[in-house]
Amino acid sequence: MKNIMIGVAIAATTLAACNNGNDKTTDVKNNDINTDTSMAMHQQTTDTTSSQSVATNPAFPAKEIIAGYLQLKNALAKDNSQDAAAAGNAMVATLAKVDMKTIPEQQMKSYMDVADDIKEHAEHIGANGGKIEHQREHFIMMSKDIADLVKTFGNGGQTLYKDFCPMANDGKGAIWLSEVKEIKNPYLGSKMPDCGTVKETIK
Ligand SMILES: [Cu+2]
Repeated sequence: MKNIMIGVAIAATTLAACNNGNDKTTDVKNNDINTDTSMAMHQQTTDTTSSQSVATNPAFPAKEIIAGYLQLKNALAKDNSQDAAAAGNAMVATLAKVDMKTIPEQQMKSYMDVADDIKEHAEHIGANGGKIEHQREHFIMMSKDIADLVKTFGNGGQTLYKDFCPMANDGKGAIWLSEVKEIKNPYLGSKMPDCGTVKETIK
């Protein structure tokens, strides 16, 4: 919880520092509305066949969010800022279409807290294609939120590795989650692709 609060404070500071992204954010949101409609329609079709399992599976919202996060992580590890932006925008769309009915009441507050933060970081990452260091700053905070999300909602049935790089975040260190055991550093990219260690395996 403390981490989240710190994250919010930092996010607020960073937000002020990147007002120039505002126009882009609006564009992104307009695009999302279009995507959302088609996705919502698509979801309705899938829901009819799988509503039973979805309703009883609290991990449902986590799975797709984690998939988006991993895509973003891999783009950053490859120093690909534009792919990272696309993955950020995709995460915003995913979060927008999460069906709140699939979230058990006792987990709703945790979900809302963490989902709002993730959405904000995803929006900034989406709006800052070409500014990879700025995207990485948001990714530091997003990774903590994703780790919290995984704690509450599980890993979506996929083994995840919690990695730590002591050099990231101006030498303060930062964590990230990965789907592979091998270290592929999203903070340092090609400068130091294998800097870091696996701290935890989440099965
Ligand atoms: Cu930003």
